[in-house]
This record gives sequence, structure tokens and C-alpha cells, in this order.
Amino acid sequence: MDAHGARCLGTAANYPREQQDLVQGMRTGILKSAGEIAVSRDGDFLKEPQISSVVEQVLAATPFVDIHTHLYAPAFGKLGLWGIDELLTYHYLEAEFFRNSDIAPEKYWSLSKREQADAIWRTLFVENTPISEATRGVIAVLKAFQLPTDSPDLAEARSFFETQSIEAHIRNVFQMSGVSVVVMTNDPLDPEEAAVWLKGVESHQQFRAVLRLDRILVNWSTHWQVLAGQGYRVDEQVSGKSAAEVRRFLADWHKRMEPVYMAVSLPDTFEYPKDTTGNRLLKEAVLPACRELDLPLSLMIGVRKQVNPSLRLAGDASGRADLRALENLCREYPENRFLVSVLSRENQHELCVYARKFRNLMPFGCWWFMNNPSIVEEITRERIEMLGTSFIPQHSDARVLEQVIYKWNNTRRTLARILSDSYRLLLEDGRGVTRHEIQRDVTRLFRSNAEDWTGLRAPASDSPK
Ligand code: RAT
Ligand code: ZN
Repeated sequence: MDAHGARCLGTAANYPREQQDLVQGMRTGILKSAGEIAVSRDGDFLKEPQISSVVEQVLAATPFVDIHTHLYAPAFGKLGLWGIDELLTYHYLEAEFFRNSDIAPEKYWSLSKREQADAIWRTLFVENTPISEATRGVIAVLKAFQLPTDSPDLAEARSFFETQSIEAHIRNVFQMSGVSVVVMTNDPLDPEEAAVWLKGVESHQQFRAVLRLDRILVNWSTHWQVLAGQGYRVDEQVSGKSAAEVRRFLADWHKRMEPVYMAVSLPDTFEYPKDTTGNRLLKEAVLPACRELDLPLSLMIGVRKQVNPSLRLAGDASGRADLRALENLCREYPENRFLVSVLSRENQHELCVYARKFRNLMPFGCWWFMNNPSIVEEITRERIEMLGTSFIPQHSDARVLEQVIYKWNNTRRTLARILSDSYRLLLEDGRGVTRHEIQRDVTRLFRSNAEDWTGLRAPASDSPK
């Protein structure tokens, strides 16, 4: 059946006999016939029962680009987190720990990292069944390294990680998770991180930089003096030469970091336009710098910082944002590209609608509280239905190296189901799909949309599994 036929099922009477049979078959639920006709037209089309396994194979064999993480290249030393104690003290798990333990946050923060990890293991993995997304993630990592998943303590896991050398371990982890390149989050105003950059770091093809701007765009009043102290002529009100000087600061850091985009995480209350220092800096410094340097700006919208400060990093929540701010930015700055993720479930559909209106908007990832299979499934189905393959389905947001194993494994598992369903529906509607097309779609979703948008060119040689 041709595309026209598929669109016009209501007027089947005008069709040749073969198509009338097909339409009848589809209406009465004998959907196999669509697949048979498609296959007979072109041997490359897959039969319905083949679709899932081809989708799974293609997903497994395609090296992904991880467009947003908090991982670091080995040159950053202790800033790069890895190993069992870091995995267990991930703030997603700390939030769950505080629900399940009598230990007060102040007491927990006074423990050593090792003691914290022991407490979390005991509470969430021994005394409770680890069925939450974040706890299952640790189990999947232990299993990937053939470590015990039900041990009363962490002795064996610790001794395994202690014997790994970081470079080889990174290669191994990337291979196991099927990622070829990860994008870091690099804050030029973080004193510890800035010190590493200022000493000079060799660029690493598999860890690409991102110029993170939260301290400039969201917390200017407590950070402008750092820039002033470094010789940039800025003031708290962003008057005079301030915006030009921030552009100079960004250009200097661009030279140093070679970032693939600039990024900021914004509160649910973000509005644009509105006369705030943040918006002045956005309009007069950041957006012009992105245009000059041909970089997209990533806006991660909807965080409500520190609703419970005693939980530290685990104390942030999410809120629904007014995405008219995004509409205004996309319309007023067609020369800027915006990579956008939103933190509240309620904003997801609007984000898809805006992406249909503005080609300079690229939705990416299921961020933080959205990164659970049920929500990922909902968001991704919606995005495919509204945007086809013109979006970036996922990023890992990994803070600890080995997390990419479980996070990307989960993404492949969920996406296999969703993509297979999409191709099956397409087949039922009258259009077969080939392995080549599935590969083209997966490559676009998990590599080339990110590469084309950021100018990031990932090394293609490192293929997973
Ligand atoms: O997901 C997270 O780990 C959050 O704490 C944030 O880091 C968020 O992803 C961000 O980049 O701001
Ligand atoms: Zn993040």
C-alpha cells in the first residue's frame, strides 16, 4: 500500500482489490497482512516479528553521545567520582536514605564517605529491597562487574574498585555502557575546577567541556566580585562595560575549555523578558557570545533549589515553569540555538509544542526527577508522536562514572519498546521499515542531533559491545 493509500483508509471503495482487502483486514484487526504486503514489495522491509530484535540490535550496536553529565576527564583528578562509595552516596540515593533511616541529616553529614556508603547500603539494600530506580541502578552496576548484589557488606565491591586503574576503567565503562563521548559540566567559577583549567588541561576527545553559567546568570550578586578580582571591569548592577566584560570572560574561557555549548539551570520562576540582572547578562553577554562563538545555550528549567537545605544536594525540588519565557527567547533570538530540558512533568507537552514552532529549539533528555522508566516512556512517546526523530531523547546526568552503565542500559531497554511500537504502528498503517532506516533513526536520535547541534564530533571508532 502506498502512502496515499495509508492516509485514506476511509475511502477504500476506490482502491484496487488488493488494497481493499488490506483496508478491510486492518479494520477487522487482521493486521499481519500489512506486513506481508510490505515485505513482498521490498525484501528489505522487516516482518512484524523481526522488528523488536532489530531495534534492540541497532540500539545495542550504536555508540551514543551523552549530552549532559557531571563526569570529569582523568586530568581533573579527585573531581571525577567513581567506585562503590561514590555510587552509594549519589544524592538521588541520599534522598531515599533519609526517608528510610532514623539517622538525622546532620549526623549523616558528619560521617566519613565510607561510613555514609555503609549506612546507605545497609538501609536501602539490606534492610529494604532495592526496587527504586536509583537503587536498582547500583544493583545493575554490581552485576555488570560480576560483583555480589546481595552481600551484607561492601568488602568485595570495594576491593574490586580499589584495584582498577582509572584510564582502563573508563575505557571499560564506556564500552559496557555503549557511549563514545560524554559531555561534562564545567563551572569556571568553581575554585577547585578553575584551578585545574588554569594549570592547563589537554583536551580529551571523550570528555567534552560545557561552560556552565549558573553562578553568572542566577547568582551574579554573590559572584560578580570574583570576576572583578580577575580584572574584568564588572559591577553588581551590570552597568557600564559589565556586559562587554562578561563577554570577554566567556571568550577567554571558551579558548581555555573549547566547550560544545554553554548551559544554565534555571528556577521554575524564570521569566523572560523581565528586568533582572540575570536577564540583562543573558541578553547582553551570553546570547551574543553564543552567536559569536556559534554555540547553543542549554536551558534546564524548573529547579527549586534547596527546599530542604538540610539534605544539601538532595534538597532541591522541581516546579512547573511558565514556558512563555522560552517562547520569547526562541522568537526574539532566531540566530541562537536553545537546547532545552524541563524538570516538571507538566511542562513536557508544552516543550514539544514549542519545538514544533521553533526550529532553534532542541528538546533533550528526561532530566533528574523525570528520569524514571514510567515517565521516560511517557515523555519519549509524546516526543516521537509530535517531533519524529528531531529531538535528543536522553542524557545520563551521571555524577559517578559507572552510572552510565545502568542509565544507558535503562534507556536502551525503554527505547527498544517505544521504537518497536512506533515501527509496528507504521507497519499496521501500511509502511514497512528496514534495518537501514532503524539505524538512521537511532543514529539521529542518539548521536547526530547532538553532534549537529553542538558542532560536537564524537570519535566514531569506539563502538560498544
Ligand atoms: O541531576 C542532578 O544530579 C542534579 O543535581 C543537577 O545536577 C542537574 O542535573 C543540573 O545539572 O543542574
Ligand atoms: Zn545535571
